[in-house]
Amino acid sequence: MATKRFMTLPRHILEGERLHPEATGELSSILLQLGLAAKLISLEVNKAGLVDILGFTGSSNQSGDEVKKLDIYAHETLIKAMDHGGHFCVMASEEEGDIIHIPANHKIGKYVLLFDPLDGSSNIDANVSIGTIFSIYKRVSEGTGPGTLDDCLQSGYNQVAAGYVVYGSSTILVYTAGHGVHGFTLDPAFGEFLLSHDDIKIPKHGRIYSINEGNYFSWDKGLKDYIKYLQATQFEGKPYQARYIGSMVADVHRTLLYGGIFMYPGDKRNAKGKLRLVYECNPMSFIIEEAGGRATDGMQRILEKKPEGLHERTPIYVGSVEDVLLVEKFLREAEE
Ligand code: AHM
Ligand code: MG
Repeated sequence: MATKRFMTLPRHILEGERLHPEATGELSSILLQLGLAAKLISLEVNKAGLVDILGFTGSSNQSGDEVKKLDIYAHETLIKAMDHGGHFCVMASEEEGDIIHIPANHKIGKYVLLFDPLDGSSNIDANVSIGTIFSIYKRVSEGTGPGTLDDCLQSGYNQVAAGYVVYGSSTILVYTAGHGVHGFTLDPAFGEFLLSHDDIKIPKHGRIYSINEGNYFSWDKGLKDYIKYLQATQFEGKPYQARYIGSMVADVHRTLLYGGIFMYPGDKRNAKGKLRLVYECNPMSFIIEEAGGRATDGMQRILEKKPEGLHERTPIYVGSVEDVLLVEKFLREAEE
């Protein structure tokens, strides 16, 4: 293996491909193109604080170009970066109500791309981490024509690859193609993602729980009991810690590295919680499971749910195996 300095994202992807002689190279090319889109979005995110200087969003900047809101910029960048490679038959984005067709003049491929272009965007103005989440499937519709809604509404276990990018104190891209979870940090001077977290494994149990406790009074009894239990218990001689960034991508990234649990439950006001099955929960659950963790809606494995709509929401409990099993136990016992 190359020294770390030289283990760039493209090299890692190509070396991974060589281990699979049956691979056509298409998935590699998709991941490389996604890496490029991530760099473009990262550059723009880093300029976010300068928006008052360079021009207000929604207005024109000094060159007369319209300054786009960052989430719209990320959405359009991903479409432009991904629609012409000949790999996809259809795409869908959290920023758009319906499926996105491949333009008529471009080749149609066998893959499906689903993405949340900029998750946690309410955090932008406070300089808090935000991220991009993506998910790749093979088409299930017959033929070689345009893809369909059914191609986008597959259960998460059909994913062939998934990943996310966190635009935080540095920009990091994490992906899995079903052979381990790998993380790359963007070296801004070099302009390339370098392997920084090889074959990530989530700890079996962690000390951190992550949930919006402001919703406490709307929670079901089982969840209240679980949180009270954590607050009254110690793990390896130390109290549990609460951490909640409010950007799923950053909260799950921390959970992946340190262990513990991230939760966005259903509650009395929103029975299915807030997070979207297709764009957020499926890709993050695939990554966490691939790293040895667990992801459920409290009763059912997230990856086994069959989405009925593009923007369907689901409760989610995701993280270290033992922590997720424990919250499930509390939820079950409160039902009995
Ligand atoms: P968004 O898609 O509008 O950015 O909302 C998703 C975000 C997640 O990143 C985060 O986990 C959640 O909303 C936080 O919600 P809340 O403010 O209700 O705790
Ligand atoms: Mg989102």
